[in-house]
Amino acid sequence: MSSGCALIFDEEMSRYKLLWKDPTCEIEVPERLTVSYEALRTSGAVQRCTQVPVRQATEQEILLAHSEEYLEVMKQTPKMTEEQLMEFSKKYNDVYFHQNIYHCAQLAVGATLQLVDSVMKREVRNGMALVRPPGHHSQRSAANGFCVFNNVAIAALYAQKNYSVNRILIVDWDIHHGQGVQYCFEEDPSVLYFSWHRYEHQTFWPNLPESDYTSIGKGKGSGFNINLPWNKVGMTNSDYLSAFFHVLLPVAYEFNPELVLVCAGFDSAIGDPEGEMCATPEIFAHLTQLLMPLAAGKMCVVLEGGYNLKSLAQSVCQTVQTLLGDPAPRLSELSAPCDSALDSIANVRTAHSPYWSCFKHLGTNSDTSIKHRKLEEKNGGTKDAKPSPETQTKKKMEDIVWPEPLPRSSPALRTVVAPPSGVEVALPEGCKSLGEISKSAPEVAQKIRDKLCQDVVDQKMLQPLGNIISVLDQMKNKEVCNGCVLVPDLNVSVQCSVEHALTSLTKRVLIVFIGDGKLPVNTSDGTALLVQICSEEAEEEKSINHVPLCLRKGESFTEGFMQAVLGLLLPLAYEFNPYLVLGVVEEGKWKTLLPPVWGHLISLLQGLAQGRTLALLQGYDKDLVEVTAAALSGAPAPALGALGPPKPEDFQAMEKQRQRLQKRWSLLRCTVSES
Ligand code: Q6P
Ligand code: ZN
Repeated sequence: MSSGCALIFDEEMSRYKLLWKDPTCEIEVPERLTVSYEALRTSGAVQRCTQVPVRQATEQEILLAHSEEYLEVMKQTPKMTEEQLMEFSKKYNDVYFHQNIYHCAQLAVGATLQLVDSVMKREVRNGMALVRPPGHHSQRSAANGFCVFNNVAIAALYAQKNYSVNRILIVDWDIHHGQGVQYCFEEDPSVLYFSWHRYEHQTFWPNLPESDYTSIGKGKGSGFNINLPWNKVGMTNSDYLSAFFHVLLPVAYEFNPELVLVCAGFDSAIGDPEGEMCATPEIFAHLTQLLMPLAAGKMCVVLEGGYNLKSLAQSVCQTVQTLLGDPAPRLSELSAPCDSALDSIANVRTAHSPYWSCFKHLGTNSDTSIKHRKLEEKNGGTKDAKPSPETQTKKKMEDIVWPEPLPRSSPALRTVVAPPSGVEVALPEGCKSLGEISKSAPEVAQKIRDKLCQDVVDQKMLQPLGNIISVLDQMKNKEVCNGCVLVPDLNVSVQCSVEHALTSLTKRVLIVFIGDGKLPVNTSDGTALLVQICSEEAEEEKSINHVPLCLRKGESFTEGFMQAVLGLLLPLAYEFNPYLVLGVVEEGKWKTLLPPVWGHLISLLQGLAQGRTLALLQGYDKDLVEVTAAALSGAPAPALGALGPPKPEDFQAMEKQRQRLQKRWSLLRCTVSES
């Protein structure tokens, strides 16, 4: 099975443009495509991708989502005069036609289907199609919002028909509502559509009541349409991450898609004159990274909007480089999500509580969000501490500046594994066994060991400690990205790792500990955050940087674990923003139940600390080592199956921690805080 990334592009799709004056359409220019491709070329991404040619979609394929009458009319457009084209454009809302747009629209659909074919046939792992015209506003018999044919909707129907895909997730991160996609799948429970969009209480285009969070799908499709309206401009990285952690990801894991399609509009990024949002281009590396563990990595990203050429090009690069497996860049310090975003998030969670067990508990206790909704209407808006650009003019929006994303690179070797001496492990692509440990390692290990435990001299520990030091040194020298070390004892190993990491390479370490008992980690000075998933209730925790979560034995372990990962661990981890992640597993913990979820946990953590993860596994569990090595080297973990509800006790335990911590850790919030 290939681990490649497909790139589908043809210059031909830049060969149509607006021929007359029209202020609403003038932003949709051919350069959107050419600058995106050029930026990919300059970054080296084009050369690393598998180039797949575009093709024309057949009429039969277009008819999967459109009416015959509509197709016939579109087929007439190449013969029209400029004047006729201008007249014809007025039949639809916010679109323009050109003699070559029908040809390009055929190629845009064809390019998207080529991507679906490449991914479904496993010729590549994932990929992106750079297309024009975009698609998500287009409807069965109507062009709309620069869109002629609905590229992504056709792709979903095509995947159902040709590959019998049972469940497809469509994520629409464009800043406009893809109402065309919504209409197409409203009654279809096999396609889950998620869209966030600038809404401002229906005052923003396309001004539809059905774009609100109350449109949850129809009939059998109830619960399978998720709208997250943004009622203010100026949304930031934190707001987008909150939406992923508290809305999209829990539902997506419960849905268990076999294929992920992304309506990838980059008008949701900073600098865009349409979106007027403040999320930086780097956020798309993280949105991509967080979706990659779904559907065993089968992800097709298809360009939609994006009208600030610089922001667009940078965002496209971030997306493709992540699909290629480059470690995501660290996000600069996150602000708290704003009240308006939290209000929308609370509302959509409540609206979907009858349909998704991850939100079931909200059904009974929904008055908070309703109260705030009322409050918002009365006060004409929730408070929002951030300076918002809403008062600025569009012209100024184009002048907004932000730091250029740093060049991304991946070390020559992604992953090293240090098995116990004498043990051979089968390693995946991109993964090597740690050979010689670095020269200074034994000395450093000895020193640290002496400092930590003068009492016992255990020769057995020297080799593993040397391995830890070596892997951390290789990370520091950018020779490797991450590593996995097998150790006989956790206490000394963790102490040694944290000590060496804090002195030689980082100022903040996140420790994710799967096990019982107390790790010797100082959680009082802010340099370490310890999240512990255990099976035995520990004593009440005082430190805001030690987060124990106890999962009950028995059924629904996977559900409880993943709920903790998405709702607690990831928000904490992103807000803490570590330079190194330590993943620590106690020997024999949860036996065969652990490896599948551990693989997902490691994959999801790859967005942190530029992918610098050190896994410390106690003892030797072949399954766990293989899963860890695979996840660290960027291979998608096998799907977990559709998730049901977690045990009520597990849910309560998580809620308790969220309540305790959300004042300090704002990314844990999923409602507007009181007062
Ligand atoms: C926005 C049309 C323009 C109003 C000008 C797939 C991509 C898109 C299209 C947006 C059309 N209104 N102030 O389409 O969603 O970005
Ligand atoms: Zn858009």
